[in-house]
Amino acid sequence: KALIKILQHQLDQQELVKEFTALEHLKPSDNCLVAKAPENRDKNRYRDILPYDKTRVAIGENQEYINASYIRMQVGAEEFFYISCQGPLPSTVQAFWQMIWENKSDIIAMMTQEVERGRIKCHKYLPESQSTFLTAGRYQLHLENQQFLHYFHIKVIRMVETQTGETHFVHHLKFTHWPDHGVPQSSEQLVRFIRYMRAVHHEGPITVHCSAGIGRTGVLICTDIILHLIENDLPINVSDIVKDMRLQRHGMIQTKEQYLFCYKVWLEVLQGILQLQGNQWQPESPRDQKIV
Ligand code: PTR
Ligand code: PTR
Repeated sequence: KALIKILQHQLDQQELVKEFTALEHLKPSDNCLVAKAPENRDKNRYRDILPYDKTRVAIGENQEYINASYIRMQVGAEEFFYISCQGPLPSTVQAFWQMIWENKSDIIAMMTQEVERGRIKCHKYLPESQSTFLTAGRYQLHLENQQFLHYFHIKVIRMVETQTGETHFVHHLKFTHWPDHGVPQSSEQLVRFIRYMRAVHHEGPITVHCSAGIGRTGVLICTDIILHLIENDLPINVSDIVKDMRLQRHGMIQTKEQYLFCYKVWLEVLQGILQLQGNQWQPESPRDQKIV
């Protein structure tokens, strides 16, 4: 209860804005030489959002370029492992799926819509229906299953390597209620989305993207970590989490509203636990999700 009071107080203060401003002055932790190479320039959706060389995801034997960064976060005794990337461009869809395959990532969390305010934010990179499949380089992509919940869509994608016949399954989770240029109204939907994501995750890094792969992607990763820390009764330092992410991909969490939202999630989850005091508080399993 004391912590809730402190958090409520902090959310009203300029302190958190100062904390965020300090993070904005963090120096780049590496070069982005590969991202800037002339042959790779067109593979970036935004000229100013580039992965560091040391954490970039390299593809295939020739270590090819994609605008994606590995994010490894120490969370208590565990390491949480993510790939944070931009929304695919028409010219990078093939590289995107190759990255998923090579890293054995079994979750793609998509935090943007393809089009927002009439602007293209992400190229379509999924098979459209169960009766067709999409070919991306060496891979065939089949839509196995889909469910449309109120605020997120679940698609199960079966990837087939055409030369060997090997398969790999990926859950594609698209969050549909993130308002343009803003933050979600309440934390509840995002928290449920994350609990679902954790329930279906088994192996490999969790791939997260929005349009640039820094703003909303940063919020998702940060809130995923905060939730885990709360559930395991471990200390939380939001500024340190964001700093650690930013050292691995420049600019993670883009606005002060997004930064404050991470605190809001922390506060609202604690309030939720308090309300349920006396009951057994259990993270939801996917089976609890109602299909609309
Ligand atoms: N230059 C950006 C654009 O191409 O639209 C402007 C922008 C900035 C767009 C932030 C979106 C932004 O955030 P979000 O997509 O999270 O609303
Ligand atoms: N150049 C863009 C801008 O003006 O902000 C880059 C950008 C676009 C950065 C979108 C962040 C954006 O948001 P998100 O990472 O949530 O897609």
